[in-house]
Amino acid sequence: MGCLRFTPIVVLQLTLCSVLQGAKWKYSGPEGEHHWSKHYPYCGGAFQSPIDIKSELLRFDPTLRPIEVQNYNLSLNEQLTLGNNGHSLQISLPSKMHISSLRHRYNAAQLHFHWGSSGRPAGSEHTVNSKQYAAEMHVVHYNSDKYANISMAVDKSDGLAVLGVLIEIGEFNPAFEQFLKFINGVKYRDQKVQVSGFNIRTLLPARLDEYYRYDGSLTTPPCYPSVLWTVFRNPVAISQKQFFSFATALYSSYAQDSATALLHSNYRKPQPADSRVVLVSFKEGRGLYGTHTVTSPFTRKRIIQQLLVGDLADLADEGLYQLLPSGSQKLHADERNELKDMQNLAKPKQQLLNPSLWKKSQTNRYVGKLALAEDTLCYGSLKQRVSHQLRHSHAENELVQALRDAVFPELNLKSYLDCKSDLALPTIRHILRGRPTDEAFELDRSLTKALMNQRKTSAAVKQNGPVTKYGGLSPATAPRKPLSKDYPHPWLLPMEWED
Ligand code: 3TV
Ligand code: ZN
Repeated sequence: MGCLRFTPIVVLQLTLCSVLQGAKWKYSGPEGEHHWSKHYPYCGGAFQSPIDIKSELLRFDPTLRPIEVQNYNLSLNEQLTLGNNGHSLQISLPSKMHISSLRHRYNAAQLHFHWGSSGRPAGSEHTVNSKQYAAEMHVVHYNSDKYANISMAVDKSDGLAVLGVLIEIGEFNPAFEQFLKFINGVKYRDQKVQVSGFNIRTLLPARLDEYYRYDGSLTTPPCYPSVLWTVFRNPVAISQKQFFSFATALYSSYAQDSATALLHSNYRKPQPADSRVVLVSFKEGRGLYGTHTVTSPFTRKRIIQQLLVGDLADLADEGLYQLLPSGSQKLHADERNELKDMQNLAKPKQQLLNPSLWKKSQTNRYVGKLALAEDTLCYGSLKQRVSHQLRHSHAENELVQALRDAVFPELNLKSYLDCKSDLALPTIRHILRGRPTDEAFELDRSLTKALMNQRKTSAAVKQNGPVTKYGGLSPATAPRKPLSKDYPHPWLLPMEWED
């Protein structure tokens, strides 16, 4: 089968091509990560992983429950397969192991590792405020309420849940020795050995209640945006010697290959966050100052409904500030009063339902179905692909503009309602433009003003030095972004920056 060049329609064909032809991929060189999307289009799409977990992306979500795992304590006589697949060191896991604290049951399938090299012990995939850890473990689970096995789940947007554990160099870790002692039996690609079961919980950090949560993808081809990521806040330690076992014992080449290639630095670089937010389960303790609190989907829905069809005076009075990325964005009292006064000049209440936008935002998820993926996650990547394609084929600007105006704001809206992104100001403007009233105009003006004020305030706070530590990280790992005067607030960016 000939492989066509990239268009949204041939995503399926390309994937099929890659599967049939077993497209090779590597971490560097001509088949390195920058080339993955040629054979694996999702790798060039949206909602990719890993990401740099930056303070400014964080939203505290008090509804996030501690992670609860079941049947992780395996007995000695349960045999696990330790294998080298040429990309990683992997251990197969029995499906009775599962996560019980998420919306669905997720059964375990395997765990594997990403690591650096002996000369550069920095190989984690997720980074925290740009800090890269020595290595990272991923415990891969699939949604067993909906899918029979991992193969059925891997390309579904609610298919996988991966637990990410950051690994630093420190004390010797006896739990890791349970499998590292067999590492020389799997030096080459496709080699496997059986190892005795042990308590897999001992590979995880002590605290399972403190974690980062976001929607992302497989970090390796085919990069499906199908992963609910949980990255634990606290790293686990392994000794330098144990780290060297990862970095020096394994090859990505087959035993029979004449040229050997050491398996190391098997991590993908952080991907754009796009307009995603990272939910955090913890707030207190090490003082995550400035972490925004996420607005509940219910509140968002209520406010946006009001924005679409409700009384804008009420919204200005009490609800508007909640629409902003929460934290310090309350409108100044005088601005709110100004707005309220204006609205008291009595305009008839807009009772008419504006069914099109709201209803579409609810039903759009069924419009953009691609064969491989089903819902909101895919809109982002669909949008990115469509715009990319249109721009590349020199399509008319108007068409791009029409797509942005007609479709993308609603995608953004849907994404926002699902707590996956902030609602960008251009989107609010788009909604308000559907209500060409004086109140709508004033509301729009006040939002812009409030955001401008917030920018000024946060720049001042930053200029006055750190108020407290970010997540207990060293100053070297604190955000290195220049002051916000160089970076407009995301809400003030033009439409093309939206998800
Ligand atoms: F499911 C996986 C992951 F989540 C797999 S196996 C399925 C791929 C066809 C994998 F190889 C991974 F690397 C990951 S990861 O995103 O956890 N790295
Ligand atoms: Zn992984």
